[in-house]
Amino acid sequence: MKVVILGGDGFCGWPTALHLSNQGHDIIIVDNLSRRKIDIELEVESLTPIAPMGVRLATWKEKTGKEIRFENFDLAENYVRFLDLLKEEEPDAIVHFAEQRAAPYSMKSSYHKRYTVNNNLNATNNVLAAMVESKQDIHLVHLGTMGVYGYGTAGMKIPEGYLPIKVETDDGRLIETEILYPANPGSIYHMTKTQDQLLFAFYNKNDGLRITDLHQGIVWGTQTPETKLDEKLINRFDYDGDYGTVLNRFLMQAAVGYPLTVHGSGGQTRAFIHIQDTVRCIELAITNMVQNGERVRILNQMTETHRVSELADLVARKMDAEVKNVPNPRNEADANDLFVENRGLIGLGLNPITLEEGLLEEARDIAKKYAHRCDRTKIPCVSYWNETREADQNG
Ligand code: NAD
Ligand code: USQ
Repeated sequence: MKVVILGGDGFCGWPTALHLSNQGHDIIIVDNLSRRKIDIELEVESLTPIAPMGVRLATWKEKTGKEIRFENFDLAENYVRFLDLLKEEEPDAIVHFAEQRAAPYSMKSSYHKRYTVNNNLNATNNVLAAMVESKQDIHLVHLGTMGVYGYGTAGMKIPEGYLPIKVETDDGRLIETEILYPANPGSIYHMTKTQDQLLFAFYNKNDGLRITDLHQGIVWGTQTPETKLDEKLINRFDYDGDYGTVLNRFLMQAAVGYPLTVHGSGGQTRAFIHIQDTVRCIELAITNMVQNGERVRILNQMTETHRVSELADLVARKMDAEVKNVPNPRNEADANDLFVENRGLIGLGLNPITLEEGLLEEARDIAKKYAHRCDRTKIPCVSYWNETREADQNG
């Protein structure tokens, strides 16, 4: 299959590009390297030493004999360039990772809110409009988030995208139907993902586009078999207060002897998936295509749920670290339960890696090995959701 990977230089996109290339697919990456530029803005670097794109691609060719092509442009701005790429290449599938993905970064200031909305919504709309204008029959696989649902229900499992409802009509009949699960975003970033869902529903209804939306949980881990082939292929590992996600941060904090930063009581429960399962899920999604005439297929891409405080205790126990509860910079529930339906991807053949299995390898091969590259001043989360949260922090 020919597959265009949008955002293929990023944390999820790079290992996906290598995995699909290794499976024999013809891969073209589109990325404007904005994530590397944001590192310059934030004065921070990936804990792992990521190579420049040219070195990454040359190393992949040297190690495997396989070629991955790369186009450097902005999907939110360069519509015609993307349209021409689709017309020339006639891909079978597009995998869309190319969005600003950090909730704290999206809440830093009005500039960051506006950048995140402009970037994410224009990129997604440009992809969809170009699919229509190119007149190609392409399957789009998008990386969405579990955060579109909010993180709780009235006791049932969060379904895969659609909520069955019963409505009583004026004349007393009971109509049964399905609607998109009500959106309940917790940050400007998560809000852009809820808007993406509406764009997908519209283009699917109006133009018959074939779309899979993967509602992914928090990705942990760093390496896949392909990124382990050479240190120049290593994946990025974000640990700073804006881009570092909770479990990877705890592992790095334990490795450098920094007390694990649990926000509030740590009662927040979230969904998780290992990076190796992420790439496998993408493979399952592109090889099990949505058929013409099907509605948008939504799958919950997560394998386990954990409470933040329990994760901190687990890492502290295994790595002999200290836990510290800090005021929460985010406007979020202090505690929630989370039950999630995930039979879609399991049914397609996903065999998950559990946290118990992968944690120690991650601690040894990444967090401890590269601990010397950590800048401790970049660990605290200093993006506040609102003035009250900022005052709580400082008072
Ligand atoms: P990332 O920031 O590491 O990668 C995103 C890539 O897209 C970067 O390389 C960036 O340069 C590129 N990009 C962004 N805007 C672009 C544009 N306008 N034009 C061209 N390229 C652009 O993020 P990630 O962690 O790899 O996440 C990828 C996707 O998966 C995101 O959409 C995110 O919402 C979703 N996701 C991530 C996680 C996670 O834990 N990392 C969890 C759930 C969902
Ligand atoms: N948290 C801490 N301490 C920390 C960092 C975070 O207690 O040092 C808490 C947060 O307050 C939050 C939870 O951990 O309650 C998760 O935070 P996170 O930064 O790990 O994850 P989040 O902001 O939700 O975003 C990440 C990705 C995003 C993706 C999302 C999936 O960055 O792209 O969409 O996970 S989900 O959480 O399922 O919505």
